[in-house]
Amino acid sequence: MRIENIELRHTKMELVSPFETSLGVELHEEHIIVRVDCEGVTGWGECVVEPTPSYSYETLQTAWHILGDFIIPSLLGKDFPDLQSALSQFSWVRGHRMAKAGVEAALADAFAKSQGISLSKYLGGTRKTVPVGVSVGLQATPAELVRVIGGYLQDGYKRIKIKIAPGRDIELVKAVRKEYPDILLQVDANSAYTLDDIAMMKEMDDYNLQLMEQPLGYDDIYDHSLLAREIKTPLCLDESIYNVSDTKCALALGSCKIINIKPGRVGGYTESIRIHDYCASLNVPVWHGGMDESGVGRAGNVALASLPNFSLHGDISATKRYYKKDIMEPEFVLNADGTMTVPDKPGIGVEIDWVELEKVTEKKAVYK
Ligand code: OSB
Ligand code: MG
Repeated sequence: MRIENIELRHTKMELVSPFETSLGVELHEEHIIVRVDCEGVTGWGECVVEPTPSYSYETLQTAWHILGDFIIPSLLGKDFPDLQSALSQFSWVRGHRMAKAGVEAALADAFAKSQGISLSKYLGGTRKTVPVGVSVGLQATPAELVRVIGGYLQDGYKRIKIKIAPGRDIELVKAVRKEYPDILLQVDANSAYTLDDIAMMKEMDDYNLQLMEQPLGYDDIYDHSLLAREIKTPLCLDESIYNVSDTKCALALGSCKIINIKPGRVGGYTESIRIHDYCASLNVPVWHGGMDESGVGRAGNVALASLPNFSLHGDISATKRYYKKDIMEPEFVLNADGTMTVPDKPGIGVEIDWVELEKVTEKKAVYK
């Protein structure tokens, strides 16, 4: 496939409700939507960078720079027999995984469409539906959190993840467990704690949590291994895992028993699948994380999550949990059994809503 044009759009979409985590409060999601045109086929991908370097060191500006000045020029006008040969053009770029993942996603969509198969099939997915859950931000009070969770349970979600932060942890879990003693419940700290907080984390053991996600430093695999020895709740790493070698290191050290895979964080689908396969070889379950994507990113997430070892519920929720109006149609909905259906049309399997995409575009650049 010959790559003719690549287009970047900085998009800004209003969330239906503010999303608060230990990293701060978000009212909007700003990402970069990548479009690749090749010989009559158009591929779409979402680069999940944020305006500020908080969850990741990458930002909208660094990704725009790396894409526009290095990655896109390495691809334009060239003809590639397959995805891997296209990716090899910019494998020399170190880091900047979210930038790379956005382009890989658009290229993978284009290759899948050119073969007339779904992205799920193209990536090696085996399931028609995937189990999903919802990630619930910090709320003003424990009572409000319980109320919000009640709404999601009513919607049919079978797994709830709550965000925690210092001073807003045990009391939240206690309140949720009192009201809902049996739900699948997990917590995510986004690196807000240190080993000095071990007493709080030991207390978490009393609440039958499915897992605790990234309690310690975003780059601290070693301290997680020390924490894991002190508590019963299984640890899951998000921020600390950038690739399969981090995965090997974390599992060998005993830093976690579960991995959250986000293609943006690890540099794309190819690295995600390497991590997925390595974990599968050790019987370590993985699940698909989320970055509050639009329908472009969500479609890719659902496709990747259809691989067999994504056995735990993903942070892949219905469109209406995030946005009033999406830039793709149809919107993603939750099935009655708490799963989401994997699109089976070619590529990502959803269509652009051009009017909405134009509305949310802040800035656009076309590279030819
Ligand atoms: O830590 O998993 C996280 C969103 C943005 C950045 C980091 C995280 C999250 C979420 C939301 O938890 C997951 C979703 O998309 O539903
Ligand atoms: Mg997380």
